[in-house]
Amino acid sequence: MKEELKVEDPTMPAGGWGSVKEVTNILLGQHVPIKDSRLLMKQNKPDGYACVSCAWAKPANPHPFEFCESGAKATAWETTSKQIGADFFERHTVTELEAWSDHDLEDLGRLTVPLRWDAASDRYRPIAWDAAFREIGATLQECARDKVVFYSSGRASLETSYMYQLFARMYGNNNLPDSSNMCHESTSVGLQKSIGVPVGTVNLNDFEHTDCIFFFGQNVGVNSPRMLHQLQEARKRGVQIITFNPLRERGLVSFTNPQSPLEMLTGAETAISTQYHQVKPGGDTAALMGLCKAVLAQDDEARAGGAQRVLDTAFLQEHTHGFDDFEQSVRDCTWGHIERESGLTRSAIEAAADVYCKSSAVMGVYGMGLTQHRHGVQNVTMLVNFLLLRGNIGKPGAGICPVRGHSNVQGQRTVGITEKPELAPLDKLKEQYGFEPPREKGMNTVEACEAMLAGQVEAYIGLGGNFIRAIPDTVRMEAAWRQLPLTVQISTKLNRNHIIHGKASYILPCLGRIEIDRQGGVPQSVSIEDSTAYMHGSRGMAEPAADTLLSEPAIVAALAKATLLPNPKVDWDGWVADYSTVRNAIAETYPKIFHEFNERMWTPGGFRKPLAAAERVWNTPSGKAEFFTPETLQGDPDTETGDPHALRLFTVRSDGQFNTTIYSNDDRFRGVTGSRMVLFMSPADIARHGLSNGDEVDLRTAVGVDAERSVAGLTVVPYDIPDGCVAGYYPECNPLIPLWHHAIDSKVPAAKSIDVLIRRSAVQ
Ligand SMILES: Nc1nc2c(c(=O)[nH]1)N[C@H]1C(S)=C(S)[C@@H](COP(=O)(O)OP(=O)(O)OC[C@H]3O[C@@H](n4cnc5c(=O)[nH]c(N)nc54)[C@H](O)[C@@H]3O)O[C@H]1N2
Ligand SMILES: Nc1nc2c(c(=O)[nH]1)N[C@H]1C(S)=C(S)[C@@H](COP(=O)(O)OP(=O)(O)OC[C@H]3O[C@@H](n4cnc5c(=O)[nH]c(N)nc54)[C@H](O)[C@@H]3O)O[C@H]1N2
Ligand SMILES: [Mo]
Repeated sequence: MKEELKVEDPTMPAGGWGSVKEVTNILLGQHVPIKDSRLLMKQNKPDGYACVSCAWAKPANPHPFEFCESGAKATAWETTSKQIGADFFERHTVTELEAWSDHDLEDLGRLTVPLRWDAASDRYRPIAWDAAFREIGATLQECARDKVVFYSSGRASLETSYMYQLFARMYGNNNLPDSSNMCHESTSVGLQKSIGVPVGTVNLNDFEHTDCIFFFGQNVGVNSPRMLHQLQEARKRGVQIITFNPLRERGLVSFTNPQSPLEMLTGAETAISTQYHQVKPGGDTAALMGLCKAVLAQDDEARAGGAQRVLDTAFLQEHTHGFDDFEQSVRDCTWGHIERESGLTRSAIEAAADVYCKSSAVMGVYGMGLTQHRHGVQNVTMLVNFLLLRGNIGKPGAGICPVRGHSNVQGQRTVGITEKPELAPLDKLKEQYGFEPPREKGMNTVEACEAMLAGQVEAYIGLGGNFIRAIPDTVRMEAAWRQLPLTVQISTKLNRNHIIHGKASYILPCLGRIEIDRQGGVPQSVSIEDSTAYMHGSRGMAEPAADTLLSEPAIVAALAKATLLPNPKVDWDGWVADYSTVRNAIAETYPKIFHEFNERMWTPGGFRKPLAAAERVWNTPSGKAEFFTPETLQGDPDTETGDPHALRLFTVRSDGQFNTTIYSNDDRFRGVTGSRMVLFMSPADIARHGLSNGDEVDLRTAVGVDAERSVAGLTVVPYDIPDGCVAGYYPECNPLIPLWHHAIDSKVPAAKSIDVLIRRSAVQ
């Protein structure tokens, strides 16, 4: 049955009864057994399992219900009692499944048996585990070592990730792209340059000491709802929250705590943002320049009047480098330029700066709104510049807080998933395992895609994820993907990436983190790192979906054994039999971070990895925190067409999805139900383009002569969004984003701004 698009005024606060209804719907829809729905009580608890949804911090003293709508949905999606076995694939050819939607594919439920695509019948057919490993291993042995890609999605545990990077390196390359290449790689590059650590400095405790939060381009109500608790508590203490986001996002406007009976009864809402600035997409560097300019002006005034300086001059002197050049660039920059590029008025920016100057401990929180731009890295370094002005890094209540996506995406980097050889402890691995690790740089996500387009990839191994749907340039990439000689997917659910497949294709179904992972009858535990650099243990609690499933560590070990020559120093079988021995190996490789790993992982609230910048120790070339002068204030300079009809598109997530996993077509926060093929547009732009509410339109990418890129059949929805820009959903709009349109330096696809042309769809 085709659903009808419905658009309502999105007036519900985030959380509240809507949230409870959503959770109930998904528990029922996925036929989650009652006993498994009780699992939610164990989510993010010191003796429970780490939620498989987002990476937000897990407190030492958790709420009785330390879960949220998103986490409950992710749990229901994994513990669903729906399943697909070999009989399903007997009934459907793969070509036929191409017509299925992303939602319908995953909604089939859990994959239960290993499968191999059979070209003659165009069907996935069951294959014995041993045979699958043997065949894949034999093929990998024949491949050129630098032409195999080992992708991972940021959900896999520290244990699996460590084993996986070792497998890739022993195989002979550093081709270890992961989902963070599409996500916070701009953070890893930017923060490393600026403050000498690749991750945020803020922890949960800082939320209790902050007096002001600057919030850029992160949709907390949808993508990290547990953080609403910290924000709500902060608001109750009078903390100012200053938001920069082109869309008025419900979760950033107000929140009713679904876990507070009183609030639920009374409908009491907490207003989250005290100021809301609808910056132009890509306009954050300009907005931050404006903020810095207003801070300097206040400092000038204080100095002239003999009052206390506004700048933290002692901090600037002792702890920073490059301030003078930066200051000059701010003074040289005109308000006219700042207003034009940011889309904000001088007085609005000054009002925000005023709060900053009056606050003694400020945090900068951000998400994809900063990182997924051509100048994504610059956006991050600009936010650091702003914080440094008043010494807002490395003191209680202050610091930088990138909100990571996947539950262990930060941890994967910590245990060696990286294409950059200088970031991996190669000498240590050599000593520990007696092999010669490859020293050449490997491919990141964009580079892997470029190599696929050039016919330079012979095999792709995917540890989770739905790569073909997550990357940009869908149409070109799908064509290239079908030419890959071998694709292997370690997955829990059927997705587009299995349907669009290589010439030989395997699906290896695995256990999820919520499931009890027994090895030799003994339940194993795993670990993850959250967004604030704390490591946590996680015990699976639900019975496995099927006894035919293998765990991720077991699959990685079996692939490695089938591919590599035996190495007496790597006991793959021993590791699989007892994951604590993997943790011992991790601790040996990274003793400073993971000493006594097996004991410390159960510390309530986790244990933190050492973070020099949080202690005001700066591991940068100058030994100080670096100011970086922005090269330009233009958001995405090389895509600006100058075409007066062009609109700037940015892609966002809805309440009804986890990345490419589409739970439902509903986005209750934005009041849209029944369809994801919508285009949010300002009423003025709708009129300017001669359109009306509800019209169907097609978009075409306005830049790039290398290919025609378009998406047809989007319905116009009027929305509170700045003129000149439009928003659509990811992944539906990914065909519009050229592969080359990625962040400078970090190569994160610039999914948050691309110029497009609009026209009314032809009448059918
Ligand atoms: N429920 C749920 N939770 C998730 C996910 C999910 O899909 N569903 N995904 C997970 C993953 S992997 C990630 S990376 C995170 C992503 O979480 P977020 O970082 O919140 O990612 P998005 O929803 O893509 O967009 C973030 C916000 O940026 C705003 N924005 C767009 N362009 C700009 C800009 O130029 N400037 C500013 N200031 N703002 C802008 C958008 O309006 C949107 O509100 O969430 C994680 N958690
Ligand atoms: N236009 C646009 N594109 C984007 C973004 C954007 O904002 N805009 N965001 C980007 C970002 S931040 C990210 S992180 C990517 C992510 O994009 P995806 O690759 O879609 O991310 P996942 O959620 O990892 O992938 C979902 C699949 O993982 C598998 N899976 C689920 N659980 C498990 C498990 O426990 N183990 C294993 N092995 N597999 C499992 C299931 O089969 C499921 O189909 O998309 C990026 N693409
Ligand atoms: Mo992400």
